[in-house]
Amino acid sequence: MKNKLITFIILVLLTANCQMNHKKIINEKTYKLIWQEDFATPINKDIWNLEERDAGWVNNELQAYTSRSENLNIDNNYLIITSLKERYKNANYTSGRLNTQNKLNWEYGYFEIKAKFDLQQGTWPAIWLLSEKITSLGWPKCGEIDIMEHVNNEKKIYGSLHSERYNHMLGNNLGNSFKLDELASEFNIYGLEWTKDFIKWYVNDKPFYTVNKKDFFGNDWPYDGKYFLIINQAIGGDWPGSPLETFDSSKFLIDWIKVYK
Ligand SMILES: [Ca+2]
Repeated sequence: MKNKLITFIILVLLTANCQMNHKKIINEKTYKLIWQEDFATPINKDIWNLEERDAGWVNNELQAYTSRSENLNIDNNYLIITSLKERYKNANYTSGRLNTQNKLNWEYGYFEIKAKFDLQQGTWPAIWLLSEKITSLGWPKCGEIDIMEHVNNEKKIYGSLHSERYNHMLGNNLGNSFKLDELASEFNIYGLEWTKDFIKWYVNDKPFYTVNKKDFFGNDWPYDGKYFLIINQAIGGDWPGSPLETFDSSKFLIDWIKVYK
């Protein structure tokens, strides 16, 4: 009888835990889990495109992006983007970038990514959303939502928006940063709540920035329609500047991604 009771209690606890994991209550709104990526299997090519790009493709970045396992692999249930100092084609560095373009995309929702990265001069890990309209409208008119960006040794992360009206080419992109004391050593959960009326950024469930459509945008709010996910780590370029001579390698680890709606 005692054993049965214990089994029953364990089952109740497991069920409760399971239900909690499939819901997200934020801003008094209940979101349901619609997609989860745990990186428990080799990189799923039905979902992920592995990008191959030359150095200097965008932002004067120094890395070549390759689809080799040296730069993009899964180990111990983590997606690992490894940036390396090595000669490859015309580049002095290599790194990884993958996206879900034309394979998996979303309009609105709550996005959560558990990730960690090194603090090093010249590194630029990023988790972001780009409109599928990139192919017809181009950038920045299509719209870009940066869930998390980090550069160099800074003990803070950034969340920002790019659009035709506000973007870093004009120097007026909308954004804010969040200070984290143990940024390098810890996994943190980067969150983004995207609705038809506002976009809000979170770290470990703490909100740190909100852009309301009505405050900044009229009819030129580009944040409707389908957006796909991009995860990458750039080396060098306009924002972080170059790595030090001593740079050898840098790892960007992603444990999981959850999308709620
Ligand atoms: Ca995982």
